[in-house]
Amino acid sequence: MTEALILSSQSGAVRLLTLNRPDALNSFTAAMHEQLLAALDQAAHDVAVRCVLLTGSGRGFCAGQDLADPSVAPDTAPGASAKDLGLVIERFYAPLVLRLQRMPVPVVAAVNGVAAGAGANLALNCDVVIGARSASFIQAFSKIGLIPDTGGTWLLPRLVGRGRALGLTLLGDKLSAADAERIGLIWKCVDDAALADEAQTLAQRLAAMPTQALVATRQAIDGAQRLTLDEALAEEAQIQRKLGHADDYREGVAAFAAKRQPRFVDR
Ligand code: T3D
Repeated sequence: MTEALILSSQSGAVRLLTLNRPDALNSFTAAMHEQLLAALDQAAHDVAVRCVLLTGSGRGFCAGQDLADPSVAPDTAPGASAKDLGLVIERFYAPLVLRLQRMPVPVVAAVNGVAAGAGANLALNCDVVIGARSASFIQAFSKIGLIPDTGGTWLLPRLVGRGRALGLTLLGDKLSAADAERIGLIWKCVDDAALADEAQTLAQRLAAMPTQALVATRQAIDGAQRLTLDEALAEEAQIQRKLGHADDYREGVAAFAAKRQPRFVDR
């Protein structure tokens, strides 16, 4: 039987996905990549899912690439040929980033422990990131002679600006969840004992909201980074035109007028 490297469960409209290689701090093997991508695809195509919540089992969130994996770890024997890490990025990390960034529902990361290398950027690709107070974020790449991948070069300057992005990535120091919140790298740091409940409550809240508007908000904010103000205003008009025809908009306004809770159904 295939080992379950991603645990999947459903609570209401929230799909909880748990990275499950705790002995290696949930670092990525090819098999874990394949299972995570399959689980995200499944959630994306299941209309019963209105929010995905991603976390790690054990004491870590994700320590990035499994450096003991012989398919990527360098052979230190003299004359040994180098592994093509570009292929690893193209085959696994790039599709994972695109899958996350293009999910048709919001994605929340509950960072329960250390998030290093690709593991840190896996979390940062999620829409809302909550970290346990004991969790940390490490752009570990420079320490092993690599650049930030998993979308790090694109994400970090957008999240915290060039200066902090370079400080974090050149030095590769451990950043506590509290400091990550302080500099705007993540949404919120909470006490360890509160993480699971707070993340689940937040995910349930997002699941009850108008999904299309949430996803369009993500796309508009990311897309606006490469637009002029005039172009961004035109894009806002375009998206708002589309959402204005959606049932969820009518429902939101009707619920407001009737002073009742809305029931959003579009996805
Ligand atoms: O394909 C490519 O390579 C290109 C793509 C690269 C993407 C990347 O993610 S590159 C960055 C890879 N990750 C790292 O460099 C982080 C390596 N890990 C660490 O620096 C530390 O483990 C942590 C700071 C994350 C945590 O430290 P600590 O002291 O809390 O735990 P530990 O004792 O180091 O680790 C616990 C166990 O997990 C340990 O195993 P053991 O001794 O108990 O059997 C350790 O070897 C294992 N582990 C941790 N990280 C990895 C790992 N095993 C394999 N790969 C890992 N990345």
